[in-house]
Amino acid sequence: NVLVEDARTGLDVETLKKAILNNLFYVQGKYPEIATRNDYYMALAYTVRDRLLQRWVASVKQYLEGKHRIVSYLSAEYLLGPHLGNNLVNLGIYKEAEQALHEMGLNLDWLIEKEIEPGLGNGGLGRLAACYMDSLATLEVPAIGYGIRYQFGIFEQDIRDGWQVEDTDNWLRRGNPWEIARREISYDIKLGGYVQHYMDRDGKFRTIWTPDLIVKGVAYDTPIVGYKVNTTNTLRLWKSEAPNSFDFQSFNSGDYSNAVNQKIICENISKVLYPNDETRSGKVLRLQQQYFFVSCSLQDMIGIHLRQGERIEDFQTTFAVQLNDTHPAVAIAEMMRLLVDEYDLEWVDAWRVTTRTFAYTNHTLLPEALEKWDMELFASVLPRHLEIIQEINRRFLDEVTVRVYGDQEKISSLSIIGEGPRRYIKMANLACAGSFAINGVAALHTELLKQTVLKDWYALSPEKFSNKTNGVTPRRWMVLSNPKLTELISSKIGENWIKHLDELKNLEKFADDPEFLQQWMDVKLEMKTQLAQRIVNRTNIKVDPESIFDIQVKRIHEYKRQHLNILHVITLYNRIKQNPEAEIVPRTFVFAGKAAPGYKQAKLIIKLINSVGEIVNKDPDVKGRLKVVFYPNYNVTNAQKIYPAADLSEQISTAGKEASGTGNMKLSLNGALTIGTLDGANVEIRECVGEENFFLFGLTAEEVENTKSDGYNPFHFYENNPNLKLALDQISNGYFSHLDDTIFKDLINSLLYDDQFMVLADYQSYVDCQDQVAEAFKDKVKWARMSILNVARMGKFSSDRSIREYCDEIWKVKSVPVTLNG
Ligand code: 26Y
Repeated sequence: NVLVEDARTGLDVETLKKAILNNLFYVQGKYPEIATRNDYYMALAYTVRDRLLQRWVASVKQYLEGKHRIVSYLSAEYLLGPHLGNNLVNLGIYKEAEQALHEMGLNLDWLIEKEIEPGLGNGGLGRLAACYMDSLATLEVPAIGYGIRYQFGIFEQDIRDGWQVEDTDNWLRRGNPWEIARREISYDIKLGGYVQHYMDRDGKFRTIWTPDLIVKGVAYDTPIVGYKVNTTNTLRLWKSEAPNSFDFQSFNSGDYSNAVNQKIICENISKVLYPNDETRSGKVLRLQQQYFFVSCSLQDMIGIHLRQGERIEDFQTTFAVQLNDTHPAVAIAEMMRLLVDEYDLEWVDAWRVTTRTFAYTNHTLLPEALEKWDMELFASVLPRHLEIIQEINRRFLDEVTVRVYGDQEKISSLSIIGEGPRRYIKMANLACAGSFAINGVAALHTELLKQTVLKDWYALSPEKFSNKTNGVTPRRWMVLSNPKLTELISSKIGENWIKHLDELKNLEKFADDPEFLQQWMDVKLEMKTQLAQRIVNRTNIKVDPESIFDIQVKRIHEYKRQHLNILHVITLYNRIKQNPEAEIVPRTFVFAGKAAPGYKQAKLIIKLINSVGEIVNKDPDVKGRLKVVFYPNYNVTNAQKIYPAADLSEQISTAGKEASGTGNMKLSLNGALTIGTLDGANVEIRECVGEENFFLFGLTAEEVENTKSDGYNPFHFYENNPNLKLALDQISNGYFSHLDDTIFKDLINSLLYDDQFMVLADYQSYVDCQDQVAEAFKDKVKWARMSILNVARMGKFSSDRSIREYCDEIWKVKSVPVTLNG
């Protein structure tokens, strides 16, 4: 046992002070008089890291001593958010750190704000992976998260002249104290080239894959500590590099610049996160990224398994591997390749191991979002994997043909290979064929999966399907981001709710307590005032903290219908213009979110929001009653400041399109009431909080489908609804765009003549529902009461609950408490 110095582990204020100064000196090489804000941030970060490392080492040791099944989460994205504050919360030393810094004449918030967040994800799917890592550690479940250490994460968004402008996210520019490079843990990854088959001397078929490129993946580990437990799991992200030896040939032949080129190509693989969510791009580099991280991860897991003295045939007893959507689904083919080509297993034995190892989570119903790879492109990157997939498919279809009694339509829908002018590989089908469990992310989503995209799979193996409704971690999304509300809640019901969110139920009995109601309203107002300050700093728009904070923050997407929201803004504005004395409950509309850089329509929606804002915000007739804000660069850092200030949460996607949503949960947990459609997890939120505390509008998923098959005509709604017509005409005539009647043409045409997402069909129902919201907000106490009941009933939506379900029903893993000694 190593004797660890107290200055590296102690948790009291005095020790923390000593440790910060110590790290300032020995890590940053500074003393207080010359230390910068970043020096102090680093000194504090290393102080926290020391405490994490103690728990991390203890966890690894504990895991290796016994035989425990380990969860392996494979995800191309992890949207972690800043580490410092969260680690202080989970270590239970937030107050102590605050005090220590205060005594040193420093301010913790000021250091926390110095951190550049790792934006290694696009949105919901990446953030879910981060919440799940937090819950796995908090529930003391042995787990490893595997992914890619992108050098550039999701782009930074700026708004210029109302348009989105992208800038690169150089998040590593000041170094990263939260990761440890494990140079000794690395794997070679082959790409491209060709495959040869031959029979060896013993009459065994052998395969040689001769690649045209080899890249090296190096492990970078980030410790993930659970809330007030010792368990500290690993997030292992792979960085691509050139192999140590590769450039000799080019060097020796004097081709220096070619050697440098090759090195750049290798490093390119983990260079940048693709900023599209829900739209496929079919780029070679993206396939290379997926294969790169999956192959590194599987080789790593096999190494861990074998070093435990286990047999390769028992791999599934050491690891349960979860596929976060199809992005890592090539793992199924790679597992087969490793087992058959590298470990000499027979095909059927390898397939048995593979199909007992993997489980697949689907995150989308949008058919255009399902990953497909052109077969020739796939072959050019992964020639051996194409053969393997063809063999998987051949054997699978043989079985299926009998099961479906030759039904050609079913066979081609289940086939992993799609036919057409060009053949392609359907990754969702590969994931389904190779997994023992398949799940959706909300009850409605899972039902729709079974009825639509995965219908034939459900008919084939209903026992594989289950629902696992998403959840969010209350540590980051309440304790860290909303300390005032956290303290108020704890003053009434204690702190147990932080780990057992169901205990929020105990708040219900205070919902009529006048003092508590007042405190509740005070906290909300204070958070709104703080956000108002940030808004004016960032956008120069002055907003009234007493107004309804009406908030829609999420990726910009037609199916999420930010344009429906803006049509409501225009409608209220027109009411004022038509009657300046009209009674309008003051509102602040806050929008935030990024549009994929190549998604024209989404970028146009951003421009529209800003254009409407420009007119509404400065019109004297409005008298400040309406304000429209587009808060730039929505990310985890900004989200943490926005959620606590929300009165109203906009969850207005076309029913049947949002798989779950998780922002809906975070906003509701922070006391916002929801206006929403019956989509994704909204359905379950409404069931929990009670229909009287939820503003429901719009067509149901079923009605959307029926309306479409009956021949939906959006123009009909335009012609027959004068307010809707006026709003759309104003947009197209250039009322909001300095009389430029061209910019929004594409948007308007798509609404009038196509309207895939039923914006016009839901418009009136939405506006009517918003009128009820305004009416309800007039009675502040009644609103506060609804808000309290709403929070009290949100217990289900903790990611702890989700993870418990995955552990019990899919992974069959148990918790392994970690003890610290020396
Ligand atoms: C294929 C590639 C372009 C791609 C990249 C990222 C496709 C999809 C994505 C991201 C999808 C995503 O974030 N989906 C969201 O997952 C959340 C977590 O389950 C859901 O709450 C949310 O409804 C869903 O849109």
